[in-house]
Amino acid sequence: MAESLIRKILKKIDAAQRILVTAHTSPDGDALGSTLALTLALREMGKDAIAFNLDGITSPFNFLPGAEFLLTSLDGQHPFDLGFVLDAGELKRVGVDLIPYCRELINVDHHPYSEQFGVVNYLDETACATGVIVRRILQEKGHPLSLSVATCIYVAILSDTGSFRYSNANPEAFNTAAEMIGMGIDAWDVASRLYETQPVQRLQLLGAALQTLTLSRCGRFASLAVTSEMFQRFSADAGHTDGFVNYPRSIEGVEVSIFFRQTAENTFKVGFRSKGKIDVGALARELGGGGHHNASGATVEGDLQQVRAIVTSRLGIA
Ligand SMILES: [Mn+2]
Repeated sequence: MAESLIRKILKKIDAAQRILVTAHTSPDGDALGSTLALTLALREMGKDAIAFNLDGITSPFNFLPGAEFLLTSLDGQHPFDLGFVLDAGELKRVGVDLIPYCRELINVDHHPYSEQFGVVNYLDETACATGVIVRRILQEKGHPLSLSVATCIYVAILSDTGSFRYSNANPEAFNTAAEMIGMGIDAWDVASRLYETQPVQRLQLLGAALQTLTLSRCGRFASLAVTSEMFQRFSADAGHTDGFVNYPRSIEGVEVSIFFRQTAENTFKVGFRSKGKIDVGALARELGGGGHHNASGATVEGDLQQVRAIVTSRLGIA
């Protein structure tokens, strides 16, 4: 099945010259890695390929090959023959209406519940990252991997598997990464750029956030919060809170970690991480958000106390 989907995608690529490649906003390493990998490979094939992400590329991902030409606006762009939407789940997560810009869309994703908005929808929940699906497409095309493309795919895998810690770290994840290390990618160089280059504000913000740590009486739920006041105190922004949600989860006995991040006077983004038993994707959807079984999020209105109350009652926390 996947084979013929790839064939369909390759036919679309062959027939197109001007190709847009994009992914979801607030991009993670997979969104950016798969976007840049596919864009670079299409350029190597002689295509006029443009990488786009409304939120652009921020630290620590700006070392990725191709980062310098990623566009953050489509204003003034002529229509594209083809648009790839990667890792998005829903078309609206791209943040811009692509319909006026692209004659046809191809949806490549590994999220469960991904919408079927493309002329081809290559959706594979078993893929550890969208980056490995891009790898499969290039392999079927017989396009040899350049070091630049391989670096982007390697980062996509590392990012979505939590450096091979999550249950999606399957043989394809390890095999693809092994191939890339074999090509000359330096594991420590990439890891140090991703994980050991944090700005000092992030650690200052984490210090303040850890002061808000709560643990439910049953010991299965823990949370952290970051408020607008904290952002101001350390001249920090939302980008500095990446990974905060993982700290409460690391507590022994905790099954679900909750991270509250204030985005406006009376609005919080709530991120959920589950160790597996509890489906936080379903929980987030009840709150109007979305995500996976193990990782999800929603936006909830209210002050911190109200938002906490809404979330804890949904979770049935005593
Ligand atoms: Mn992904």
